[in-house]
Amino acid sequence: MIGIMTSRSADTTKSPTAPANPVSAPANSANSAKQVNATGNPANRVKVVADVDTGIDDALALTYLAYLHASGRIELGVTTSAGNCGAAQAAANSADVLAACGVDVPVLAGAAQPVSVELVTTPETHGPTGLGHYITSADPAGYPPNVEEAVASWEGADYLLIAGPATNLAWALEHCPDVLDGTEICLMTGAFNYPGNTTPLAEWNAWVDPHALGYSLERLAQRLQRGLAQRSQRRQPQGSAGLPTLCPLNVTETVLLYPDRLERWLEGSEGEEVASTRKQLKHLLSEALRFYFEFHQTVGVGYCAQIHDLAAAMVMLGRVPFSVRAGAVEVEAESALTRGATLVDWDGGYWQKPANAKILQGLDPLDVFAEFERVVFG
Ligand SMILES: [Ca+2]
Repeated sequence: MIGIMTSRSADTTKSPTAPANPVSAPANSANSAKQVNATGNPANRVKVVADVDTGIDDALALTYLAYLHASGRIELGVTTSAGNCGAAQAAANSADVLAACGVDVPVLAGAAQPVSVELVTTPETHGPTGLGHYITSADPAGYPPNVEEAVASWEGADYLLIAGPATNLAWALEHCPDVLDGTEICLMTGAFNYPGNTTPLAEWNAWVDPHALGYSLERLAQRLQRGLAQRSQRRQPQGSAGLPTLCPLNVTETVLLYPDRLERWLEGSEGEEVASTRKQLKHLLSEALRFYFEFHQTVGVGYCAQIHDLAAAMVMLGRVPFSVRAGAVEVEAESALTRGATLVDWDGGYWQKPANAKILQGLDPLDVFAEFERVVFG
């Protein structure tokens, strides 16, 4: 576990002890347009889209979001990118996860290929079809990749979680950027001053489609600058409002799930009212995570699993305490050696560029698991 760190820039830091909670925050907060009616009125629910490459840790993020959806706290939509597996397979996997959670949520497959490089998937990390030893029942053929349709479904989203490569996000920013108006964007991506999990410098999502990530950060910064200019605030943004949040490997890999905690989850789901759905979820999580434990053991982490995307979902919604720091981020896309490397200039001292992202600095993994258990098993 790592300690909670605080930013040197007060306006880029959320209190590590007082998490924002957009699901129940008062309407007079700075982000009032995105607050939800805590009564769960469907018309006022926070619309959340998860763009995932499901993926075992994506499956846990989807489980968490599905239960928030089931309780009426959010309105969930799911789109998929190609990364851990193909986009159609990721959609089928997502559909199985959502069915196991007992929710009816639309799933649309996005772009089938990265922007400029060949797609590489990672069956060694996530199993032959993406959910470890679990055999997906949904048919990927039922989810033909269609990035235009997938991105159109983002319209009106209050929050967009990019938990895979940024391919769909880049497409949206190139072809229909207005679809992102009013949307807060959070990406699980990058490794900052820290070894990658794919190359010595690169985190997986950044490595799979580095062009998409670099382009997305550049375009999002331009949109923010234009927005400021339109409001006659012709200056560099001093705060971090509107910047995307990046949840990097250096923080997310501290969220380690061990078998004893999984066992408690599975035992706790026995004999409950919705037994058949719970059994389905138990089977899926058990089979998927057993593979993930085995994989992490083979790479020297131990018989446990890093649950990256779940933490990112909670950070996005402000459901756990965390801290961020703004910085100027660049992504290496052209070099074969350093492809997918993410670099940050915290204070503009190197590049003299304004911040284009808020980067997660710290959270307590125990908060992540407590929140998951509260929502899913509470
Ligand atoms: Ca993912």
